[in-house]
Formats: sequence, structure tokens, C-alpha cells
Amino acid sequence: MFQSCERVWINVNLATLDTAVEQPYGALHDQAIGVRGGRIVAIGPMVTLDRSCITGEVIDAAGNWMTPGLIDAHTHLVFAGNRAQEFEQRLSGVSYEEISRSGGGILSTVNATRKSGVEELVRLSEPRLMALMAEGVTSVEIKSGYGLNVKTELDMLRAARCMAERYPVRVSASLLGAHALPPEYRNDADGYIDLVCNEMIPAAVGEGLVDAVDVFCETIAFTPAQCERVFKVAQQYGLGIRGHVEQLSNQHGAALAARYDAWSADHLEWLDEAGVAALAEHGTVATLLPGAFYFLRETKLPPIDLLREYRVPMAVATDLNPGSSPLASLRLMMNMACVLFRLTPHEALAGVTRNAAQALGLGDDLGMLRVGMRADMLLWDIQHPAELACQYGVNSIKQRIFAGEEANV
Ligand code: DI6
Ligand code: FE
Repeated sequence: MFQSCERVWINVNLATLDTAVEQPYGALHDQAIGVRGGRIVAIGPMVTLDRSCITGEVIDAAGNWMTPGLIDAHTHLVFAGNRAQEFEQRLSGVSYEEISRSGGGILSTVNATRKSGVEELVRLSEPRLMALMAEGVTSVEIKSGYGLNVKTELDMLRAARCMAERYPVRVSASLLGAHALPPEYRNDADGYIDLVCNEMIPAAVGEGLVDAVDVFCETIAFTPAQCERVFKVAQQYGLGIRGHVEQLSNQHGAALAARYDAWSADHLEWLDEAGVAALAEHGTVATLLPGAFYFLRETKLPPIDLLREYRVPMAVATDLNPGSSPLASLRLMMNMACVLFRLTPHEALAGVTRNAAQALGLGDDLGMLRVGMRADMLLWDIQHPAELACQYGVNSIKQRIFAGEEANV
């Protein structure tokens, strides 16, 4: 198979994250890996490689490590304005919920975002996307949720699609219409959910702007019954389903999302054992967001041991947003997942590759170094894959490969 490759990396150690490779990190040492047409087409040990048969480009990786491209499976990176003054308020003792109930929080970002058109949203969001890409992100989920009306929700999704066209990165777009109750619908949450179900979702689907729906199931946002209405409509349109659940209290939103075969249930600090069992039963990924846990100074830990016991795949993501996680670094999240949540460095790396791909409904295509998968790959100047979760702040990427082509940023 190496004969027909457009490009072959030789002398490379692979952290494949392939479940079929029963080694920590799915590690394979002293390998060659070849790509053609944007996909991985050959993997094999150097000792059996006949170099003379390779006609494509050969890159000597000189014993460095290669991993799948990193996948950030939960971001709100399209927004306008900033909430640094709320950070000051919170540091003086005001809680996130109090700020939210007094009209700040998400609604303050909604005000700023509604004033911006698509081009302005792209301009404001590009540096955040660039920061993620520069440290190895090749796929990113981006949510709406700061428009809360049809026009601005769609503008946010258009901005996400626009960036996907401009840059070497895959974007999975989620409609988070049910993020907060907009002022126009005060005291009429059900009326607002009508708007989400009857207008926003159909319009977003009609324009091909959306891959999944998301909701915020919480006392300060929407009830399980309201979230379920959104899931039902999403299911009719064949969209993926995801949810912000059990972040600030236990509303049993994870079990609800799982009943709708959600791709992912996110946050989960207040998740109970029944919720864990529901995720396991339906193959729903648990997406952990240590940045929000850290930034809100949460003390309740997500039930990591139970998630392990029930073999629920765990993803790790940034939750990049202006209010609860203004932290544009997936590598930092890997470190926090280990230090704050006690994940192993292997679990953290699986959380930003294989399990993150599954959280986006793309597990058959992305997240592992395996023949047939898309060739989004990173070549790192590291001695061991544990370094990726251990060290933070040094850019150790030697080559960023997107769809089989070098695409450094
Ligand atoms: N939970 C979060 O952590 C983000 N959204 C959500 O539902 C925060 C969004 C924000 O504060 O702007
Ligand atoms: Fe979020």
C-alpha cells in the first residue's frame, strides 16, 4: 500500500488512540504512515518497509511522535463583547447565577452579539479559532446561542461556516437556541421554545447551517420538558443531539439526552449514577469541561470513577466562551482534566481525539490513526505522549497535517 501513497512519514512513533491497539495511547513504535486523497491508507513497521517502492514524498520524522489532530468538541467561540467586568464581580463574591438572574451573563453577550453582522462576528472570532488551531486543533464544534432570535442565531452559524471555508479546520455547528430566555419572551419560556422548534431549527436546516442541536437544561435556563421538545424536533430533522446538563444542579438532563441517543452530554458535575448508566446504555459521550469548573471555582467534581466503571467514553473540551471559560487552549484543558479531574494523560488525549470525534458523531472518520480515517494528524517534538497533558505553553508541534496536507498556522 505504501507504493500508491502521495506522502509517507517514516521513522515515526504513532500514538494511534486506536482501540484495536491494546497499548497505552494505542502506541506503535518505529512505524511508517502513508496518506492519499486526504485519508490514511497505510500503516506498518519500518522493519518491513521497502523504501525503494515509495514513489510519493517521504518525510523522515526522526523518531518523533504523531497523534491524530486534536478535536475541541464544545465551544462557543463566536461571540461579540467581553465579560471581564463580571469576572471582577465574581472575584468580589457575586455568583455566576446571581449575575445571570440580574440580566448579565449570557444576556450581556447576547446584546453585543445582536449588534454585530456576520463579517464582524468572523473578525472577532478568528483570533480565538486561530489560537486553538495553532496548538493542534483540526476539528472544532461551534455553537450559536448568543442571538436568541432567528436572525442572529443564523448569523452566528453563518460565521462558523465562513471560518470553516477560510481555514484548514473542520467545523461542526450546533444550534443552541435554547441557551437562555431572551428579554422579548420574559415569562414565556414555552413561547420561546416554540420559536426555536418552529422557526430556528427549520431555518438553520434549510440553509444547511447546522449539524446538531444543543440546549442548556438548568434552573436558570430551560426545564427538561422544554429541552425535550427541542430534541424531538431535532430528531425529526435527523440532527445530532447534545446538551449542557448537570452543570449547576441535577435536572436529570443527561438521562433525557441519552434517551434521545444524544452524541454527547456536557459539563456533568452534578451527574448521578442513574445518569451515568443512561449514558452508557445509549453510547452517549460524557464531555468534560474543566475550564468552566476551574473558572467558576466549582468544587463538585464530575463522577469520573463512575464514568470509568460504566465505560462511558469521556471527551475533554474548552467550552470556550466569554462567561464561564474564556480560555482558548485545548492543551490547557488536557492538563486541567488531569490535575483537577484526575484523568490519566492517556484519557486526556483520548478525550481530545477519539472520544471527541464520537461526541461530534464523527467517530468513524476522525480521532484515530487507523487506515481509512481522515488524515488529520500532528507531528510533535516530544519524547512521550504524556507530555501533551503534562506540559503547557510550549508549542511543540513540528507539523500540522490537515486532510493529508501540511497546514501549519
Ligand atoms: N454553560 C456554560 O458554561 C456556558 N453556557 C452554558 O450553558 C456559559 C455561557 C456564558 O456564560 O456565556
Ligand atoms: Fe458550553
